[in-house]
Amino acid sequence: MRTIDLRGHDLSRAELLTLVPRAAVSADIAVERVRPLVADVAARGETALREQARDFDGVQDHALRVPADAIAASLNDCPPEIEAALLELIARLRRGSAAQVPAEQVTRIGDGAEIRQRWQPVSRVGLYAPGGKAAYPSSVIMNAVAAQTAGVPSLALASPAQADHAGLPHPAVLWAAALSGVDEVYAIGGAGAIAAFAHGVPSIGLEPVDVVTGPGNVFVAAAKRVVNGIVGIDSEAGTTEILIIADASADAGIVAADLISQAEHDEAAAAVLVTDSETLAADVRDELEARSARTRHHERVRTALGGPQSAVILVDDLETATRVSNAYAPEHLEIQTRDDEGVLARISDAGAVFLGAFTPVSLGDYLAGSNHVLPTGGTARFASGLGAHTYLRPQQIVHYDRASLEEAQAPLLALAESEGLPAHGEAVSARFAADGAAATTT
Ligand code: HSO
Ligand code: ZN
Repeated sequence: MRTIDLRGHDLSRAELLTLVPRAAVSADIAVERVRPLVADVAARGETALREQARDFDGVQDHALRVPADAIAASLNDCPPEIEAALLELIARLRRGSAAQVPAEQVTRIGDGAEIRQRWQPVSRVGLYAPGGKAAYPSSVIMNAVAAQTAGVPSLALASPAQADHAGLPHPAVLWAAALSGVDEVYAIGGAGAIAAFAHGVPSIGLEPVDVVTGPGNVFVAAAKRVVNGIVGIDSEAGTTEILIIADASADAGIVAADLISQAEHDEAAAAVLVTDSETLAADVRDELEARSARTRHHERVRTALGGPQSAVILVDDLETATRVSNAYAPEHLEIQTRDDEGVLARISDAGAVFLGAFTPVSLGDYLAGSNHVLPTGGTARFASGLGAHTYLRPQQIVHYDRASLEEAQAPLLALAESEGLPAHGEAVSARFAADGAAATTT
């Protein structure tokens, strides 16, 4: 892992922003590739989906809508300890997600004048789950439970048909669906699935959705871009990142284990340590060597740790560490210092923060009760993680009585006049004309 030594430098935020290069992920080129696939599904529905399944997934003549009994039956092959663990994840996530649903708020502008703000769930969500090696049941659950907790009444799941699984989606995806209570599941993959969600497929009873979420490869991301605007989408999931702020009090073995835990995901994963302790930096390096040699995905881990996206960053003090972290805006930030709360107080930009020696990111990946779908690639500067709020819209409900409207009349007429829109004013004054006839502002 390379070292970036910032000690003795007083760097601006702009300079810090250029310091830690990231893995470039771009769906730009894929957009042109998937546009005709999306259009074909919109125009020819099931026929186009079957052709795409044949060409991309090598599957033919399968049921596009997974029968309900096949979803339930998938659990017969789920090891009991995994089923129990998934149920534990669901229970904890439901509790964590409930806090993401804001209560309705009533604001009194005056006596008899009020604005109610309620949080409306969207009516129908399409959730995509990748197949193959990236079929993580935990990620399916993160999306499904967040939507359910928001109160979304209708939820559909799509995942590629697997040739070696009788044309059904990956078993782990079906387990997650069965255990979280998603009963509308389609064996449809890739760009076609996103198009099917956005446009609907009448012949298989797939109604169009309002929002599409869930991870996927670059073609899925590109298809989401193409349908964005027809439906809402979540943000594009990029390669995972972990940044750890640690001082001399941290345990080097724990820091190294946590860096490796996210490097395990991908050769392009970013693992960054920011520390004011040269001793800790050296110890973490030793631990990384030792631990990466004996972990299962050692080649992938070594590539990720050795890549330009990963680094040990030496700083003069923890205050600078927080400035580096804020500039980087990591998906996952761990703080392991003598004063975690003090460091946290200076953190503004991070997808999620994990405090202290007993809160590894992998706890958040599975069982903390928090959501593991988080903003990557620096987008934590303006975006949040996925949660119940992803599926909610604030909606204002306005009610004024006669006296309150009358009180607002004069300034409203002035504003309408100033914008050259007198009928706006007349809509108010009509209510107060003595004979009930429309009054004019002139
Ligand atoms: N760390 C990943 C999520 C995940 N980890 C799924 C294990 N399974 C991105 O936050
Ligand atoms: Zn993970």
